[in-house]
Amino acid sequence: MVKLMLALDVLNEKKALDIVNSTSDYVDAIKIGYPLVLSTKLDIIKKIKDISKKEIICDFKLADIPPTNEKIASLTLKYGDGIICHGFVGEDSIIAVQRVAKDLEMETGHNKKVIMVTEMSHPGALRFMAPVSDELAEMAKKLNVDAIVAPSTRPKRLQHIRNIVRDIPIISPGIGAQGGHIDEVLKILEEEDYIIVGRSIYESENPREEAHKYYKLLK
Ligand code: BMP
Repeated sequence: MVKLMLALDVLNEKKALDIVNSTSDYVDAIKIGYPLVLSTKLDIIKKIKDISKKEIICDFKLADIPPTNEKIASLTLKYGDGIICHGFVGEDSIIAVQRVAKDLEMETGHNKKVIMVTEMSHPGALRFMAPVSDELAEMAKKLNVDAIVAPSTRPKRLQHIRNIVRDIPIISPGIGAQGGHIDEVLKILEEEDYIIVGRSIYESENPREEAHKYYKLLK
C-alpha cells in the first residue's frame, strides 16, 4: 500500500499536536520542516516523534557545502528518521549527509534515511530543475539514497523518473492543494512509495476525516 506522509507545515505547537493526535490513525509518516521548527523550537521534532510514534522526516532541503550540510543533518536527524536534501549542490554534499546518517544509525540503533529531491512540484521548478532532473535521478541511483522526491503535479515526469530510478522509493508531493490528482499518481506509485499531503489535511475543517479519505483511497 502506498503510504501517506503528512506535511505538518503549521505555525504553532498546539495546532501541530492537535493535528498529529487527530490524524495519527491514518498517517504513516510526518514531515516537519522550516515552518513548524522556526515557529517553535527544534525539539518539536522529538516531541512529535514521542507522541506519534510515526516515522518523522525532517524537510530542511539541505543545499549547502558538505560541512554545513553535516551540521544541519546532525542536529535534525538525531530525533528524525530521515532528512530531505537537494541534489543539485553535488554528490559531495549528499555523501556528507549519508555519512552523518550512518554514524547516527550506529549511535542510536535506528534507521536514518537520506532522501534526495529530483524534481520539485511547483511551476517554477520547470525552469531550472526539470532540465537536470534526469541527471539528478541518475545521481540518486548512483549514491543509492534511501528515497527520492518527485512531483505528483506532473504524472508524466513522475513516471519518467520512476523509470530511471526503479528500486528506490519515491516520496511525492503535490496532491490536493497543488492540483495533483491521486488517481493518476496511484497508477505510477508502488508499495514502498509515499504521497505527501499537507494543506488539504491540516487546513480542512476536519483533518481527521480528510486524512481518513486519503487512507481509504490509498487502500
Ligand atoms: P501541500 O500538500 O500543502 O502542498 O504540501 C506539500 C509539502 O511538500 C510541503 O511541505 C512542501 O514544502 C513539500 N514539497 C513540495 O510541495 N514540493 C516539492 O517538490 C518538494 C517538497 O518537499
